[in-house]
Amino acid sequence: MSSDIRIIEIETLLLDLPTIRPHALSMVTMSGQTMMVVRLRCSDGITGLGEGTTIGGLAYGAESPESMKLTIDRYVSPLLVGQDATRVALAMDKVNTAVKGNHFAKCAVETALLDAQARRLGLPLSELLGGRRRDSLPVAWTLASGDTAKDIDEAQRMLDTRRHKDFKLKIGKRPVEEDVAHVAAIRKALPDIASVRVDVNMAWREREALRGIAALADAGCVLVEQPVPGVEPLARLQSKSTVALMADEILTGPESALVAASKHAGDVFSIKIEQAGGLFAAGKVIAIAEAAGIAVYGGTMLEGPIGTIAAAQLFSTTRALEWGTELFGPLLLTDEILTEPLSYADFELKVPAGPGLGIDLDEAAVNRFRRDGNKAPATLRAVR
Ligand code: MUC
Ligand code: MG
Repeated sequence: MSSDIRIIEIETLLLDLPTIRPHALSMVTMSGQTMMVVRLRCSDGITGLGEGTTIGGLAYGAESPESMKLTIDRYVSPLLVGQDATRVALAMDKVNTAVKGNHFAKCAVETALLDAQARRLGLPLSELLGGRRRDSLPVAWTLASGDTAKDIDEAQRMLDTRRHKDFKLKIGKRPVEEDVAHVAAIRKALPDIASVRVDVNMAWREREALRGIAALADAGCVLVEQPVPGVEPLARLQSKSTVALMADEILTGPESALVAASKHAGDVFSIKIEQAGGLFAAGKVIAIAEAAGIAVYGGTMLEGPIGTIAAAQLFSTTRALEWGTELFGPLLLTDEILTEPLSYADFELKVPAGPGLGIDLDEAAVNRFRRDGNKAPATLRAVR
């Protein structure tokens, strides 16, 4: 059924927030996060929210928050303004025909369209994505302070407060032996209820990865994420590894997921809605993983609350999530930007029950963190 409800405006804004501590990955250390927020206004008075976020400006991928804003303002918005707001897939077909790549920007727009449509229908977004199977999701925390003792204290606090019990350690910056010693010390210091996983963010070469993965397995690490770049090297490591390997960066949408699945590059796929190109595309990556007998994990691009809840709405629909999720992005930020904070308790994140994403922005917070044009963006102040 078509409608006369039109998209009337797509507003994009950049919000710069500090992080609670430096977040050290193999390629960059973050001290802040920039969210590119989309507010898509429709002629029936409904506004949908979307978010595009990445890690350390251009350190993680080819899109920055600034480029996402430009892509939407200059290329996507003129295509969509005046279109039927209720035909989300059709609107995104139009965008995909005219705009190549730019998965993160497209994800933000598609999320806003879906949020608006689900609000209009009075349903949580999960109901447009296949139907909810669970109301809360297990959430891992990333230990990335860059210091072993600090990481142990942080993990202990998370366990004591029952916020997280699964820990992902960011490694790959230091020599393999040093990284393994860091992981082993953390594993040893934590109780059995905790699990320890690592993300190498492609920093290793295949030969050092072989050595590193075997040593990590001995140290009690249960999951190694993207140790090397490329499908073939990951598939080769996979066949020799006793510990589960997870694919992340190689999964840039359904087509790449099909290639990775056909070569069995990874026992687990980290599903990221932005990297996949949106919620619909991420759903297809999940379907490919399931068809190939590969486990599904709820990944993050360290999104703020809008992107985090968009992903949570999708992950609430998946059949199995045996490795849980890492939807902790909002907890890495110093300040709240929602009218009602998200609920993280008993090691899980509650998926909101209200219509659409089920969240609303606090306008005062938006105005406080909105980039004013003079301030240096927080992500660009990242130190190496
Ligand atoms: C990544 O590569 O998975 C996820 C958690 C985190 O700390 O960084 C991200 C990116
Ligand atoms: Mg990763």
